[in-house]
Amino acid sequence: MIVQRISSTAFSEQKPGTSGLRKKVVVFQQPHYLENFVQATFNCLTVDQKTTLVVGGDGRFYNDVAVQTIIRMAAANGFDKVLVGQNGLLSTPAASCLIRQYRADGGIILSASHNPAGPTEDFGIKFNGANGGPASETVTQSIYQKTLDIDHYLMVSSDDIDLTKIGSHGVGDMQVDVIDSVADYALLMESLFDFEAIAGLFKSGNFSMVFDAMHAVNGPYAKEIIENRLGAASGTVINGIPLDDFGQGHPDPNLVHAHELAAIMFGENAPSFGAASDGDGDRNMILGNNFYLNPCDSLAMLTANASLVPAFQQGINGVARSMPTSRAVDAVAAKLGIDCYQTPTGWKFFGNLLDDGKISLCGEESFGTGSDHLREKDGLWAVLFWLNIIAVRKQSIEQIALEHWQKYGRDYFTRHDYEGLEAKAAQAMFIQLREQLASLPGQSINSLGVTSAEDFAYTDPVDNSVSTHQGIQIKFDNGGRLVLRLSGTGTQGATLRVYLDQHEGDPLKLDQDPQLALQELVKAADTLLGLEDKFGRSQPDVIT
Ligand code: VG1
Ligand code: CO
Repeated sequence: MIVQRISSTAFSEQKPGTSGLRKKVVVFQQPHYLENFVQATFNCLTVDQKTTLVVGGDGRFYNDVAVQTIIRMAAANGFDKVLVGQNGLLSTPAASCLIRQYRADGGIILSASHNPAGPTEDFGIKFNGANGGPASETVTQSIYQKTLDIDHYLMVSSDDIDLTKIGSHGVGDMQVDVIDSVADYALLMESLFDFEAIAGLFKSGNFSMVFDAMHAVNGPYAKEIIENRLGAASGTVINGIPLDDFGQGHPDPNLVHAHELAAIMFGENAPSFGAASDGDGDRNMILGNNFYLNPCDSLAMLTANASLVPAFQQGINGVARSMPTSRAVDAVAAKLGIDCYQTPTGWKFFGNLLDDGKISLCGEESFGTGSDHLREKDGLWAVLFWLNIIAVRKQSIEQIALEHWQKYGRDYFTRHDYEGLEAKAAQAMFIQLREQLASLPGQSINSLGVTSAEDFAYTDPVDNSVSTHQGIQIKFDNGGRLVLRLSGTGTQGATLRVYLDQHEGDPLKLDQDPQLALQELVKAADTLLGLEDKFGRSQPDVIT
């Protein structure tokens, strides 16, 4: 095996964000750009950690090129074996599943998640460790440090391997196994849920479903599991063939971007159940017949009903939610007598809690839900969890939600996103807000009194690492809460996320439109931020 040492110059801006390094495709296409990041990642591993590597991605434009490059670099860096999904495809949860299943040292996932794909759109790369989860903050920091002083990378020269067929190949001294992207993941799902009961639901004739894979990676997974194994009618999965530009769509499962599914579920003769997942298959949106289930509520309801599915028959250890996620799950945890953790945004913060057995379930308001079955959020898993609950309770999602709210009250939640803000001005606004924080408690914004205001910092209860500046959290005397963050996944300008939530305990006020229920908070946020004056924005670009 001849290893080439290729000289390169460091790029100054390869700092990973909330979930890996995401940039425009053209940025990744610059000579040495991808290679530098991959080499920096490999440089963080010891010799013992270079045995088996899992590689795959969401199939977006440049996925195929990147997979071949990573294979050549893995061979040159001394790996024994690479496992790669057929056609280079692996959903993010499937990659996590494979790393754990095959006791690999880690994996490289190629994805920019829900961001649009194509030659002028986004690409992304991230490293997951041996637990199957996103690299911790500490590892992420050291990868970034290594990107800053890299001056060469290692590569073998070899032909592209044929990813279309399952089989084994040699690249240099390394073995490359092209494996079925779906099989291991599907087996794991079968071990967690009562497939017979769910199949019975589809057979009953009173239940129908649409799953929108949004032309992204989850199509083959959903078809195999929902149609082939569970017996749902053929055609239940729509937009099920992964395309490298996601059909020019925006595979973000919310009511704005999953408009085709929304039209079906809010139309006449809507199916009983609707779901969608994102570009890399880790997010989920759950809908009923003319009914939208907020992801914060979904986490709370899955927790409350967990003992109904085989995976959690013995109960659950604890739960966690990201800080901006509504407090609906906190009430369930209190009732169950289990711990509830509040982490910064991003799945990497759940890793230690899951590994340490402190939590069994976790989730984020951004349509992410998951458990200790792997170390990523998992879109299809959440859908199967809901199907299993429905099969046992024999009720619609709406009925289950209404009963839940009657019991626990309802935490109204909304997120308002302002996209493409001028980055420097957005950062300046946060600096100014932080300076204001100490003086806010005791003051009123419009009619709402501020009871606390903080710049959220998190100390990991397992390794004691500290993450600061994880979002501004302001609480009001009406029980409402306002959270402000800048997105760490965008590739253009800054995206401001404004999160609002408020608990409602009055049984007569449980079926309001969240935008109306939260209007006082929305107005307070407007007054505090002055976005109209600062950025000329009077309305958010996306409301979830
Ligand atoms: C967003 C979400 C966050 C999620 C992250 C990755 O981050 O808010 O909850 O973990 O995306 O999701 P940000 O920094 O843009 O708010 V995804 O499905 O990569 O994959
Ligand atoms: Co995603």
